[in-house]
Amino acid sequence: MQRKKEREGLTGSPSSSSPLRSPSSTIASSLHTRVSVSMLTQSESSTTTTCSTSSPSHDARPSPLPPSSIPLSWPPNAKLTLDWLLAFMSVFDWSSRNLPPSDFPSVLPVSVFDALVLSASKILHKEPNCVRIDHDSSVVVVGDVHGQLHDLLFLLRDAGFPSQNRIFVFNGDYVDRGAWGLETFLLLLAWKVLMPNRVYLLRGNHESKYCTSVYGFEQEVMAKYGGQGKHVYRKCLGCFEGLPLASIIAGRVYTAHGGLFRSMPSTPSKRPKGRKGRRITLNQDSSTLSLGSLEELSKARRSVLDPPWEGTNLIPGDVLWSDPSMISGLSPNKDRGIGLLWGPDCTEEFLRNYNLKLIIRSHEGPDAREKRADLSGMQDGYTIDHEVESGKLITLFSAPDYPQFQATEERYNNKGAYIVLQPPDFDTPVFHSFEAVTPRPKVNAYYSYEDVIDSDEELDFGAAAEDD
Ligand SMILES: [Mn+2]
Repeated sequence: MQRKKEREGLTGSPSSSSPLRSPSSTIASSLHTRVSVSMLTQSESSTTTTCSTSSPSHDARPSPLPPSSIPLSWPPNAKLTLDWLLAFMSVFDWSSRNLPPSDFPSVLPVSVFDALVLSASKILHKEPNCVRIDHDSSVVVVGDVHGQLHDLLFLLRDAGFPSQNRIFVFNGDYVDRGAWGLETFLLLLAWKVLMPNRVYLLRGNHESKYCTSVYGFEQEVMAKYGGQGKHVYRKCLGCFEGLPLASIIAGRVYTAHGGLFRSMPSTPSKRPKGRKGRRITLNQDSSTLSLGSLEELSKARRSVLDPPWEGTNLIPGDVLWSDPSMISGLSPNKDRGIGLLWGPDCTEEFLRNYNLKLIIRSHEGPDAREKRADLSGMQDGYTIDHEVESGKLITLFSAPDYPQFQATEERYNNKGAYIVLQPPDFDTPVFHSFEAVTPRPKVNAYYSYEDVIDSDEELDFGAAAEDD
């Protein structure tokens, strides 16, 4: 791969040529989307349909005036309203286009950040590892977002905002790589606080100390909050620890960022004290690995800054980091250095054991899929990886034109996608593919993307262990 020699600075600012747009025009503009429904071409299945959504439309009227709701304030009595949330989204859209990152505290004061994260954390920490979603409403499932705020705003408008009749399940990886991970994560937390039983935020492998220190989020927070950055970053990490790991929708669909997980002989309720206490190291090879149960998942200890890749608490790492394979059985995920690879037989076993029809996981973008000869590319934002007797395994990726920063001239030009599941069966996914919002505001990356490998392979977890 051709790599650029020069290194970008870590503090970004919008270029003077970036278009100025009114937040009301970008958020509230009616979208004239052409939606065509056609049979899925990847699969012979007669029950799966796919929608193609046209590329986002744009209103380029310049509006350098800041929205009247700046700075954002925490509503009286902490009662969030839809109007407050719409203003929140408009302000982030506007500030991402018109202000240098270091002005962010003038948009969202630390006191408001604190109130939001505290409210969300209280809800999230109480949720079980695997949340059960049993409503008679349609469910929108979303894959990796990676700080691509404007694409997320498009997705929310395109799918329709969360409501009494529309539940959202986000499959993790809100931050890192893209330049607006903080806005993206906070916006999703705000939806969670407004509608705790309609919006579900699952954890991704990037919601961790290790990933955010390598892939940009920590630097982004420092650039945006300066002297208060350490406090803000710490609060975000604490919130990541509270995110649940998986969901089961209507008893039919299992979703998690990475996917399936191993059975652990025993799950300790307490962490071993200090590194010396870690005597039990389970280096399981393929012959001793077996598929974990939902009961084991429910008992796993998820509140860790970085899921361990060794020891006795391996289920969170598996759920967040594993990948499917076309090779049968379970095996260590050597390319990632953590998690598992699982074959179609494991997909069948898991679906059959729990009477499920679908597994929807995320975690692999176009860069990761370029290296996977056995699996399809991620050009449309989704792939169907396993089709077995009991159902299907789907990978869903919702960051179009990913990654935002790339060392090569050539881009993947991938679409992102989201899935809509409809009652009463919830097992006929409708795929909505969409293109990136263009042009993206011009900002610098918060990580040295020329030096970081494209997908999260062969990570050095030794460093992460020191402060786990
Ligand atoms: Mn991931």
